[in-house]
Amino acid sequence: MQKKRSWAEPYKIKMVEPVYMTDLNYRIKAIEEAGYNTFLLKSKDVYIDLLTDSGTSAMSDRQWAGMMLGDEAYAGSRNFYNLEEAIQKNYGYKYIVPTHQGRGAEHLISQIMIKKGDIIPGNMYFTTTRLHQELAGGTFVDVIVPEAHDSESTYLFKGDIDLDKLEKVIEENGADKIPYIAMATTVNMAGGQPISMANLKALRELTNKYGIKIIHDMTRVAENAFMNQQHEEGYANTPIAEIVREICDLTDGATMSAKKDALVNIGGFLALNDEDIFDQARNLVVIYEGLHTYGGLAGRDMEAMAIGIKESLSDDHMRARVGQVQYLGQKLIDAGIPIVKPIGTHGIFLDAKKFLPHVPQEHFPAQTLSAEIYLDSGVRTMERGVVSAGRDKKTGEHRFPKLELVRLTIPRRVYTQAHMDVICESVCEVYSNRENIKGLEMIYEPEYLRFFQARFKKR
Ligand code: P61
Repeated sequence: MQKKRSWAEPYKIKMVEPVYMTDLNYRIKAIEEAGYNTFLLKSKDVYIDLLTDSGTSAMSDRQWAGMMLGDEAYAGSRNFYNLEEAIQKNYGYKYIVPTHQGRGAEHLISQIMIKKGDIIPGNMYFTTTRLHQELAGGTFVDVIVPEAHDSESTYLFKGDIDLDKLEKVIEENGADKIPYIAMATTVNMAGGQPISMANLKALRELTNKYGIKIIHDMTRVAENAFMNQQHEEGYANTPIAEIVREICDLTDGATMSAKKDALVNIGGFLALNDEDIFDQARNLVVIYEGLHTYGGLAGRDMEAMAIGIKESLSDDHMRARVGQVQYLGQKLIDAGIPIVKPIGTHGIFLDAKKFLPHVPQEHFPAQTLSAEIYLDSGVRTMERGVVSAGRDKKTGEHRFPKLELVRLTIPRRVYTQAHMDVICESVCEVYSNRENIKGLEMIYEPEYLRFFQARFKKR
């Protein structure tokens, strides 16, 4: 490997897409019409879009060329077999069922494996994952290490599982009540934090002892592997592709939203090693997604995914991808902005409780901050706090998470270093005016995943 200096991108730009600049009066109207919810803004009203890294990556010329090779046969598309081969070769899982995106795979695995009254321990919840577990009759139990809930803790592997806590949950409920452990690489809601190989190996040993499966949310597995390579003893010289394979080999199956790591605008899959579960999934997918050789996707989408999987495992790609996120994070830290530390891999998470200490959590500080950043500059971010956490299934009360965050999510291969500078300038501007910012009141609340469509008004 050549000695490298900065994280500069291993590509050059061939095509550009204009973005829109707006003035303050325009944005005041736009955010009011959107009910102070950045999910309800129109994309044309956004300057730099940091809502999500999901489906927002720039595809490569190879992927676009692959799109032209779409085989749109209803059954047995050649692109399906290319995708199957890419997954088997790079991730090592035996069987795959394509789905339209990650939650399609979560739906299938939850319906097949979870029975009413089951417990699913995992390293912090994810919104769609937990909801599918609950809809199948299960209850999610958080067994992530306590450091993950502390935005100031600089522990490097905040995605680790607290194995003592997990063993207690197994002993208390009985292994037969636990269909699988939900293990994510990286942990989105904790700030894009990785799990260590050491912890994963110990988890495998513990689950083997009790005969419990591990289902891997591998949405950002290559980013996790990059952090293992950078920070974990024994991995400095191991290519990301090999670390990814080792992670997958320690698990029994996986759900994937290919809209992140795998660099496509749409797509996902369920991957399994157990033939019986695969048989059930292959049967179920035809009800909800489509035939088992397309799962809701066009042939061209599967081809782009097969190529994107390979590109995502390149060390040079990952170094630039995470390098850009870390560049922005470090700039914000240097400016004294409270963010989740250490800096994660797919975005920067502002600590809204520290940013707006005078706004109580029931006035939605992260939702408020996200709206204020949009007002300042047209930069769109996402609330990851009490609104996202939703209501307790039993009591109906708000869940008040320890982490009340605003996510500045960086799409892959899309924005430049100058964009990162502008984002930092805008956050600093809002920070300097923070004392004048008041909270919000929720005036419309949908039943499921309320953060997508809830509406607010100013207090
Ligand atoms: C995101 F506000 N993530 O981060 P699907 N697992 C993991 C994900 O990050 C993930 C899915 C499963 C999104 C999109 C999104 O509350 C929200 O392909 C670790 O989106 O179905 C998705 O994959 C689900 C945004 C999802 C949200 C749910 O922006």
